[in-house]
Amino acid sequence: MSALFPALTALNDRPAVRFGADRLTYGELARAAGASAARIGGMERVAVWATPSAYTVVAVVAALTAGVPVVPLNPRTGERELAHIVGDSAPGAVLAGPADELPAGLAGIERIDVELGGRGGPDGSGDPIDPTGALNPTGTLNPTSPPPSEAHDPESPALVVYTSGTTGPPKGVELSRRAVAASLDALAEAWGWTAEDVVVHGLPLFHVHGLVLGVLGPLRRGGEVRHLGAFSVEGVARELGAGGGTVLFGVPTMYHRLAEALDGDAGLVAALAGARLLVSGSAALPVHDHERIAAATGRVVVERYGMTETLMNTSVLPGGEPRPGTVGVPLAGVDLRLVDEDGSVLGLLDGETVGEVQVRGPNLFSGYLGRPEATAAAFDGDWFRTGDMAVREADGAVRLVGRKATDLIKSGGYKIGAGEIENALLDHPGVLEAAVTGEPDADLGERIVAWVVPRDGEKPPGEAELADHVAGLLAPHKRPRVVRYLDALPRNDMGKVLKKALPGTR
Ligand code: MCA
Ligand code: AMP
Repeated sequence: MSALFPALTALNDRPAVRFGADRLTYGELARAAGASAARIGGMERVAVWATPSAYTVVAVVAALTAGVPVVPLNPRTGERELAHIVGDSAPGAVLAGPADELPAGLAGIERIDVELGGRGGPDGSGDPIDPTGALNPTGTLNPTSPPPSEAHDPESPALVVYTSGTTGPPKGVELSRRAVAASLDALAEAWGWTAEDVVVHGLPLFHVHGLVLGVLGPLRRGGEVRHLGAFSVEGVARELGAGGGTVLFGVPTMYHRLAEALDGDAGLVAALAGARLLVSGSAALPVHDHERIAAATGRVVVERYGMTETLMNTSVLPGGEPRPGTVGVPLAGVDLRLVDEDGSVLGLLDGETVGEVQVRGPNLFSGYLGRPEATAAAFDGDWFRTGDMAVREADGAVRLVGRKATDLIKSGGYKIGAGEIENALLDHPGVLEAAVTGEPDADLGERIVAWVVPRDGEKPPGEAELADHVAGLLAPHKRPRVVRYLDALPRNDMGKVLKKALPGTR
């Protein structure tokens, strides 16, 4: 297989990465990554403190160049979740920016500070430094130095990304170099994605969407990624269109916020209208937001459907008829089928027969780290069971209609298991019983609702206290946004909580 990042090996002056004032060309990125790669070579795995910064990009590229699998860590991860991920993945080192404060949970692990070198730095004007002596000051290779090597087994893991299931703590999804390359190349084919594209986004860098699509994608193409640091409507208006950005990636919550801001913001309208491609994924984009954006800007948001375990499965093809509500057709190399409850394969393209989506192809993960049983249970032969329910339209387009597991919540594009939040709530001294559900939310898609039976009905723990408790143990995006207090949870004869019987739920 060719290298993951051919442009990196070509070492040139083209822009690769921009995070505000921190900017790196391909030459500078190769040099900075090469310096860190030299320090981790031979390790079994490394963690990366995945702040939304150029340090994360350098750290991940360094590890991939060295052939060392990366475990991206959410810098806001709470103590319990961090302890689980670190215990489960046993990284040999944690790569971080020099100014990052790491939590106590990482104290026993070697810390390696990543340097940007080059023009990185607060004012973007630092002189190029060459810690390896491999490059001359213009960022081109000295004749005697070898280019960064990437000759690694395509089946070897590139990333281990943690993702929530219905029960238990998150599982580590092992993604091979082959899967990453295959999925990014299939997207490039579907979208006409090239080295000329400048991808703008404000996604977190510890999940597939922001890291694989949003960072490794542009770098594989030889184009540029401009990260907003944090998503904001103003940032999108500034960077897209006349700002130079050609492609926007976002979750539906971000497009919803853009749709809300369009009225009366001519600059934002022009920025979106001037983009080549607007892509939404991670959750369903409501038709109302699709329509508002199309009406104001003339641009149709393209939806693509993927999953941490499968990377990208389908996409709407740009330039076709607007198809709000569908996630398009299978990408090159991806086989997709719908399967009935009794296991029979559904062949109908009638837009109404519902089945579970199963996929196979070179985009699939290699397994859950250290969990062969969970891996085996996720497959039907060589088909991966996504747990998503869908129908297929007459032209083969996939329309997602729901999920098999009601205990998985998608909030802000993050997948969150109800069980892990329930366990965290039960650890609060004031909580006797707890159940967690998702309910519709115009901004987040779904919001997390905690149903709590307090130990002392006279003095129940407050809503903010419970939210802080969950944020501190797991992560802020897993915190309940609403707490409802009950005297008892509805249960069946076996004692199982009947979530559908909770007041106001279906
Ligand atoms: C709030 N905060 C707290 C607490 N409450 N911190 C600690 N304790 C608390 N009790 C902090 C947060 O950390 C954050 O800080 C700020 O307050 C706001 O938090 P929040 O309300 O959660 O943020 P939001 O405004 O609701 O975020 C919306 C968002 C976000 C920006 C859309 O949900 C997001 O980035 N979503 C992207 C998810 C994603 O990438 N999913 C991909 C996985 P501060 O303000 O400082 O940040 S799916 C995937 O990868 C597959 C493959 C796919 O198909 O894509
Ligand atoms: P995660 O496991 O966090 O990677 O989330 C994957 C899940 O996100 C999928 O199984 C789908 O349920 C959902 N998802 C991703 N993209 C879309 C989309 N375009 N429309 C609807 N749901 C999506």
